[in-house]
Amino acid sequence: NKDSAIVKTVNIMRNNDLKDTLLERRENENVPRNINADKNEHPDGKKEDKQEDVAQIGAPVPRREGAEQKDGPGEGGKPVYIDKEKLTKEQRDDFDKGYQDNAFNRYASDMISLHRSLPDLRETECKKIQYGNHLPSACVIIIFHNEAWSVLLRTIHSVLDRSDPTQLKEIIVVDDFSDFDHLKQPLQEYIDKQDKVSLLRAHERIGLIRARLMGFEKCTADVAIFLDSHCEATEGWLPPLLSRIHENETNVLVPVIDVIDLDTFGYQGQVNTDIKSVYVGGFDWGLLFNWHPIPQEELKRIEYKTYLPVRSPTMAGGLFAISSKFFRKLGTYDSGFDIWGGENLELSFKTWMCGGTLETIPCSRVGHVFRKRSPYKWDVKGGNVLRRNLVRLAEVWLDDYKEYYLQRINYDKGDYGDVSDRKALRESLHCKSFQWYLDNIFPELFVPGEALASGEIRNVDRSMCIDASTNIKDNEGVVSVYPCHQQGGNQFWLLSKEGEFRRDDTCWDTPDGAKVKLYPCHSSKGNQLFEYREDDTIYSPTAKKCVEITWDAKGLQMAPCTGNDRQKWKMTRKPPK
Ligand code: LR7
Ligand code: MN
Repeated sequence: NKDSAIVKTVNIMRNNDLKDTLLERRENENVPRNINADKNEHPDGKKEDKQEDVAQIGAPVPRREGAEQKDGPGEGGKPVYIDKEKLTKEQRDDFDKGYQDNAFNRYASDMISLHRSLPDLRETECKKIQYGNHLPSACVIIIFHNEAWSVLLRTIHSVLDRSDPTQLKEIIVVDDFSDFDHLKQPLQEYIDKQDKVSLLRAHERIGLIRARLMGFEKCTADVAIFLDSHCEATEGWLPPLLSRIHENETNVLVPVIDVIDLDTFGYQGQVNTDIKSVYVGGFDWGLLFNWHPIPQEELKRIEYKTYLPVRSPTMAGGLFAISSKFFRKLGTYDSGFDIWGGENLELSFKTWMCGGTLETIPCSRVGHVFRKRSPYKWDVKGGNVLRRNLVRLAEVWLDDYKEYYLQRINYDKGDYGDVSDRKALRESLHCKSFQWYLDNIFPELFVPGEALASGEIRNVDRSMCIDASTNIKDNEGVVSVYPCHQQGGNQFWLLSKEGEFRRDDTCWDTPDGAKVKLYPCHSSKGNQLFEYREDDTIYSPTAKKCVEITWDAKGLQMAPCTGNDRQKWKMTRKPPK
């Protein structure tokens, strides 16, 4: 039906956006990130005529501090469009630098009040709930590395402006060794003037995981709430989180995370009168987080009530509330995790497996600026940071299921340090098995099981391997070839018993019988059905064609089967057990 198709599309878009970012990150982890002006989608004047009711600015002077202005730029969460043509040379340079430094439109953010108004997108039922006067107290921990001034301060003010002072004990801001000048003395002075806000500094780059732990050590409230440094909390965000912890200390909560547009700072949430607009967290076997709609079973459990807490297998990681005591009991985070990634799944698995519950709270909504690339340096100490974190995660929490992750990195675990403490922690907490977690908390997850073949798919003629494009949007999801790198990743494929070439929920598909593209798996064969034949050709019974590397060895195409070497592919076959 139409509704579910729309939801599916939105979900895929969201997942793909995130996957793009993450894939790009993983591929380029040690490559310095220079902005590519062509790739960057700057807003331009053309958008203006399509938009009504949005702030339109000619040659603005970015403001540093926002006084309230009801119709000012970005008020009500409206997007700010900037006509770059109308900017002076200096302004234009500043505009570009904003993107370069932050991977979002800092220039637009600078024009918006630090106290701007936001839409209240809560379902009407949410506004009727009485949360009582005896809620636990909270500290809000906001960590940052090289955050933009207006973006960081708007995060802080959105919390101060929209939290009941009896519930908000303090805001602890942690600087993870930033080098932007405005984050030095100017930030200290600004924060000194704010009630309830304090600033901690790391004296070397410690990464977001240890930065959160540094803030948490100073938290004396009942509940710790973590936020990224580019968020905006909306009306009523706090009580539903606190009250759920008040009911049960082992509840870990995530607000609905709305999108703040990286180009315009428009607040893009939708009213969730329809439960299908709420997403919960999942993950794939590359151990990357993804979103998916609420499963049918869960919808039934909550009787389709759009304002009730929804169970979520995982959390995105940046925005959540947890009882301080429970967080400590769970052994907080693995402090061996560096810079970015994996801690979200660690805490999610641990919560479920060790006696807690992880939920999304539809009545609590916080915006977050989702970016397409990571603007800061990752390779502070060298090595593959994310992989190291994920190997630690797999070794401690995945039991035999770690195999599926290890396949994906071609068993190249690298030096991941010592995890014996973390294993001992799991023992001492008597946590349940990963099998239990999959069966009971995330039964929807595709588990590879017995694949017919897996690993890289290498052309016998050229030493090129079939590779998922990292930039799905630019290439419209076309599967192509790259030199074989033997690191799994985008060159890891599974041939399922059903005859799909897939990775997680993404399948090869040949909609036009000419190209191989990536689509969500639909398990109804057709364009997603392929045969890996005895003679090493890959055949589509629907298109009646074979997968072939192009003459110039730069691409992949479907062509009439000839059996020549450009149509022969080596992939490790598994003998059926
Ligand atoms: O070395 C670092 N030190 C830091 O202090 C690197 C980052 N940081 C800060 C950074 O300034 C930011 O405030 O850490 C925060 C998160 O970094 P982002 O914004 O680059 O991460 P992200 O939003 O792309 O990634 C998501 O996954 C991460 C995995 O480690 C973290 O858990 C992020 O908090 C998390 N963000 C969210 O959950 C928001 C929703 C996005 C999604 C999905
Ligand atoms: Mn973030």
